[in-house]
Amino acid sequence: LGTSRRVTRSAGRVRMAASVDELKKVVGYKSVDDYVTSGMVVGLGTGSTAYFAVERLGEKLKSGELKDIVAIPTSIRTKEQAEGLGIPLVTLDTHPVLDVAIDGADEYDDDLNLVKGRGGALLREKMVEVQAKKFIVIVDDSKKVPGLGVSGAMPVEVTPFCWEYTLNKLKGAASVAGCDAKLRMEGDEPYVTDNDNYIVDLYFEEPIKDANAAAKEILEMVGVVEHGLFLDMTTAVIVAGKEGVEVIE
Ligand code: ABF
Repeated sequence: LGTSRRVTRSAGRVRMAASVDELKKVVGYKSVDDYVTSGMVVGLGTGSTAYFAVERLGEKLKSGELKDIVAIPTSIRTKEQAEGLGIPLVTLDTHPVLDVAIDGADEYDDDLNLVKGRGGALLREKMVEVQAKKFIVIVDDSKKVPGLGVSGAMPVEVTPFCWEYTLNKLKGAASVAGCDAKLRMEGDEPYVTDNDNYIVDLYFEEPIKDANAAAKEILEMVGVVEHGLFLDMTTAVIVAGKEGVEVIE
């Protein structure tokens, strides 16, 4: 599948000595410049890369270059950033179909499947992004993986009620056999999501063998709210590296 993708390369504004933050800014700005036009309903992602897309959208609304935009944030953090920039916000309740959603990711593979949620916002991200006609993923090239699950945690949002029971069920799931599972902590307390849930992080020694099977088995567990496998959702990945910017569709 990976070989049939269209890849557009441009040197963009990336300098050879660009820092990771500069790369994030380049893709964040490019996503808004290339995919957002006046009148759209826009999904706003969460994280240090999505931050720059939100910043650019605010800037273009302020200058009048974009008009009549409404946006749906995927976290309380992003909501606060957007409000600070004067971006008009709505919800899925009134705007269940989005023209475009823009967000970062923790991992992407050759098929543009993703691991997301290390930032803790996976549930709202998935709810919003699955409703977008176009889902644009913005990353620096450190996020490319040979197989999902290899670079760090695959997060699963779970109910606080009997979280240990759910953690053990996750550990025992056939599709993720051999994984380690840890409750995400913040200091001495469990990390709490925007939805008042907990996160169990799954760790793998090898890439997840069958991500579709894992996605299905995990989601079917009572006690699981959502997981960080975002499969068959991506329209394009905009990736910045020291050599320039690539758009993979
Ligand atoms: C969100 O932010 C996530 O789903 C992912 O966990 C994270 C990526 O963050 P960053 O852009 O800061 O690396 O989009």
